[in-house]
Amino acid sequence: MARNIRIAAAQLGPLHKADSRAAAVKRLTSLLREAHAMGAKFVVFPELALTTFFPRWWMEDQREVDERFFEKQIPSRETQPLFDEAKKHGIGFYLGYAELTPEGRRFNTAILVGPDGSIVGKYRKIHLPGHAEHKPKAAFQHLEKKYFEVGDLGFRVWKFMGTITGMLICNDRRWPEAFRVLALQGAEIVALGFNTPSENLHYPEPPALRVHHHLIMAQSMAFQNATWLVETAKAGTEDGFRMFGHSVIVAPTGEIAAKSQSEEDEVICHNCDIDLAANLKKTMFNFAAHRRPEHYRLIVERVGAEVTPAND
Ligand code: CDV
Repeated sequence: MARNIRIAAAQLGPLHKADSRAAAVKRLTSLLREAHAMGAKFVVFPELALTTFFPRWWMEDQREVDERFFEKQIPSRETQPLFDEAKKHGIGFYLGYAELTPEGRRFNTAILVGPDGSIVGKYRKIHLPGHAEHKPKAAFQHLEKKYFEVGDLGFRVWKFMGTITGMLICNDRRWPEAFRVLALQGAEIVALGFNTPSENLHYPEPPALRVHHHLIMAQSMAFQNATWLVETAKAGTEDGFRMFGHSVIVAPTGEIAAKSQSEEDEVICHNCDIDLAANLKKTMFNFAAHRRPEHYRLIVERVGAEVTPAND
C-alpha cells in the first residue's frame, strides 16, 4: 500500500520587533487551520517563528533579549493555543524558536510535535552563520554566533507519522554533510525552517541570485539524498529588512512539487508519496551498494580546505 502524507509549508510574512508572541501564535494557528482545510497532516513552520529575526540587531541587555525573544518553556501559556489547535485536528508540526534552557544555555531550536500534541523530537541548529562581534558599519548584523551556542544534539531522525523524518534549520541547508548524515539514518522527509535576508551582508549580490542558490540547493539536496524536503520561510520586510520567501516542497526526484508565491503568510501543500523516497534509496542512491566511505575520510578529518596536490 502506498504511503502518502499531505505536507504543508506554512510560510510567515514579516514579524516586526514590536509584534507580540501572542500575535505570532495567532497567525501560526490560523495558518495551521488553513493547512488543515487543504488536508495537511504535517505542517512545517519557519525558523524562529515566534518572533522577529532578532539576530539582525546588536543588543547589550541579555536579560531583555531573553525576555523578548527566547522561550524558557514550550509549550508555554502563550504558545499552548497552537499545540491545542494542532491536536484538535490530529496534525503534526515542526516549529522553530529560540530556546533558553534551565541551565541558561541558548540555542536556535526546532521541535517535531506529533498529532497527539507530544514533542517527538528536538534539533538545535549546528551551522550558525554570521558573527559574534558588533559590526557598526554594516547595514545590519547577523549575530547568530553571539546569541546561540552550536547545537549539541547532532543530526537525528525520528519515526514520525509512518515516516522517517529529520530536522535541519536554515543555514544547514547549505551543507551537504548535514543532509547526508540524515540520509544515512534513512530520512524520507527533511523539514527545515529558514530566515534568509534578500541582501548579502558580506558582498553585493542580486537578490535573484540568492533565491537561485536557495532553489538549486533544495533540489540537489532532496535528489542526492532521496528525501522529500520541506523548506519554509519567514519572509517579507521586517522593520525595513527584507527576507525572501520561496518556501518549497521538493520531491526526492529533485522536482519542485510546490512553491510559495508571496512574501506574506501563505500555505502551500502537497500529497507526498513517501515510497518515492524509499524506492530511490534502493536504486540510484542505494548507499550500501555504491558509497565509498574509505575515500571520504577528509570530510570528517579536515574542517577548512588545505591545498594538498598529489604531485607535491
Ligand atoms: N538564518 C540563517 O541561517 N540565514 C542564513 C543567511 C545568513 C545566509 C542562510 O543560510 O540563509
